[in-house]
Amino acid sequence: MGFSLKKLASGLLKTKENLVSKIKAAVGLHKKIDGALLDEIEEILISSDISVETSTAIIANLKEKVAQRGIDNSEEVFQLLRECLKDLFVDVSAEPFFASGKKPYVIMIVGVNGTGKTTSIAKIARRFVNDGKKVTIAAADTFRAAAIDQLAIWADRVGCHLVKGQEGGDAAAVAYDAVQSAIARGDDVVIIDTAGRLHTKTNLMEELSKVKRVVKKAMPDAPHRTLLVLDGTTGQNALQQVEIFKKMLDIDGIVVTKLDGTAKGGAVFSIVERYK
Ligand SMILES: Nc1nc2c(ncn2[C@@H]2O[C@H](COP(=O)(O)OP(=O)(O)O)[C@@H](O)[C@H]2O)c(=O)[nH]1
Ligand SMILES: [Mg+2]
Repeated sequence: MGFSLKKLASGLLKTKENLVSKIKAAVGLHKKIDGALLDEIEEILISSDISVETSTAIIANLKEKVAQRGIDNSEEVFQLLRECLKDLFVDVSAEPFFASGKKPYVIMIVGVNGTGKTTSIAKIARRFVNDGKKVTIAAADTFRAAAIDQLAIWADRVGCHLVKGQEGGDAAAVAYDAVQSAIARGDDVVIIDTAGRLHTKTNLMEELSKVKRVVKKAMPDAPHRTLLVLDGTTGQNALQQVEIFKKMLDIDGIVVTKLDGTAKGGAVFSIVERYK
């Protein structure tokens, strides 16, 4: 399970269609690739929620390619832009998501409420189960009974073991129990769901740090991965969430959700450019 550019491209279909149709309109008005066309394209990139910083970098790269290849026909801008967007991913690590040397491999999932943590856990768990791995899920979002129930339904559907506590119970204790129980059962993977109430920011970060600390008591090098889940439709707001979480926790992976429903998924490019 590595990084998949193909998967990302299919998720970004609406964003792409929106970009392409706007750029087509601009190309229709400019026969040559000139400053005016490039300015228009930059605006179009920004309007699909790619940050100003990233859009400027893309346009600079585009200009360089235009100069190097001596191209001036505006129709060629699509191919060049495609290359420029791909260039953003060149240094992105494709290291495997799962290291088989750790048993269990412990993944902690964090992120703001509603971004898609629980749904992503179900998707990740299903991939591991399909791969023949045994999975334990920890319902460490103990704030609402409904969150625990939602995860229980997914665990049942996907076919993995669930460790849960009481509503309002200690999240760290649930995570600890899950890792202990996975060790005892010989499970391959533990995925820890967590709460995401950002309006109590300090408390949330304290709770998440505590979950990490306590998990280490059950398995010293765990969690092996901490994934931040971002809602791809929230644009630049998603970038702010990266900053907030990164300050308090070691984040070593990002999951971007809901790209299927948006034409403004450009924030993905900004996230990749800044954090690869
Ligand atoms: N269209 C779409 N909806 C999603 C995706 N991921 C999550 N959702 C929906 O977003 C809502 C919140 O998801 P949930 O997993 O409960 O978020 P959590 O609060 O972070 O655990 C639910 O209605 C999900 O069905 C996705 O990739 N695409
Ligand atoms: Mg949830």
